[in-house]
Amino acid sequence: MFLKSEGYGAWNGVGTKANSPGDADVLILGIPFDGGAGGQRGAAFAPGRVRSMTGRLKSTSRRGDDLSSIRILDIGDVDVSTFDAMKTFDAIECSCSAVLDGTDSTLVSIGGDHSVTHPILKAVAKRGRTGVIWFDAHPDLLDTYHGFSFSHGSALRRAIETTEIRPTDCLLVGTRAYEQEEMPYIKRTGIHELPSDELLFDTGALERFRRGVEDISRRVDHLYVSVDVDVLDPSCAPGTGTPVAAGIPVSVLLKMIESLPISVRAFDIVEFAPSLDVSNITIASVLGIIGEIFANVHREGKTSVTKGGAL
Ligand SMILES: [Mn+2]
Repeated sequence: MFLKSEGYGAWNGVGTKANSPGDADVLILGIPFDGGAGGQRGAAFAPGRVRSMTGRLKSTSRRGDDLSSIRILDIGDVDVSTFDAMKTFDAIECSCSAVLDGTDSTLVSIGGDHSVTHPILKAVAKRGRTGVIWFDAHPDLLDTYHGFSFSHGSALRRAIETTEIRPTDCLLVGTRAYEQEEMPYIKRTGIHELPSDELLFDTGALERFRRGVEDISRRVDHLYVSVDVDVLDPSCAPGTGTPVAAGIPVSVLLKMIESLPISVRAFDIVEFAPSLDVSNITIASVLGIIGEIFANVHREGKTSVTKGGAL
C-alpha cells in the first residue's frame, strides 16, 4: 500500500528477525525524501546507506549488554513522491498510522530531511498525548522557510500548530543556530530548551536533561524522540546538509538516549546525507545512535516514569 518495498534482509546478526510487526520489538521504516531541505540535499539516501552498513552493528550494546534477542523487522521504505512534498507527507502519515495501529513495538524511522517528522508526529499524536524530545542544532520553529510552510526549518512549529502536541511538552536539545523569530517563539510558548553550550560546559546538564524528560514523561502518554544528526558537532557528523559548529559529541548524545525512559513510542534519525559524509564518520555516529536505541528498547528492569506524578 504505502510502502514501496519490503525490508532488504539487512540487520542480520544484530538481533532476531521478527516475523510480523506484532512480533517485533523494533520496526525499522525508511523515508527516502529530502525535498523539504533548504541546504544541501542527500538525506533521501540515508535508508539505503544505513541498511548497507548494518553489518557493522554489534549484538551487544556499548556497555556489553546482550542484544541478540531483540526482535527487529525492517518494513521497507515509504513510497515517496520526489516532486510532490505534500503527497509524500500524506504517505508518511498514512504509513506510520498503519504501522502504529498494528503494533506496540517501537518505530524507528531512518532517513529524510527533518520535514518528514511532522507527518510522523501527526500519526503519533493521534494515539495519545505526546511529549517530544528534539535533538537538533536548529529549533525548526520558522513559520515559513523560502515561502514554504512544511520545510525542515518549520517541522517542530507545524507539529505544535497542527496537532495536539503542547509546546510545554517539548524539549529542544543541543540547539545553537537560531533565526530571529525563533527565540521569542520559544520564550512565548514555553518550549523547554537545553542548548548545546550548556551540554558542553555545565557539569549538571545531563542531570537537567534527565529531569526535564522525566517531567514531560509524567504529563504525557508517550514520548517521541527526533534525532537530527546536525545536533552533533561536525567532527562527529560531517555528512549533513546544514552542519553547525560547536555541537555535542556523539558520546553525550548516546548518554542522553541511554537515560530515556521506556515510554518512547517512536524515534527518527534525520538529516544524514551519505554523499556528504567523510571517511564514514557520520555513518559511524548513526550506527552508534541505532545501537543505543536498540539497547534502550531492550533494557529490562528499566525505570518507567509513572504518568500523573507531581512536577
Ligand atoms: Mn532539524
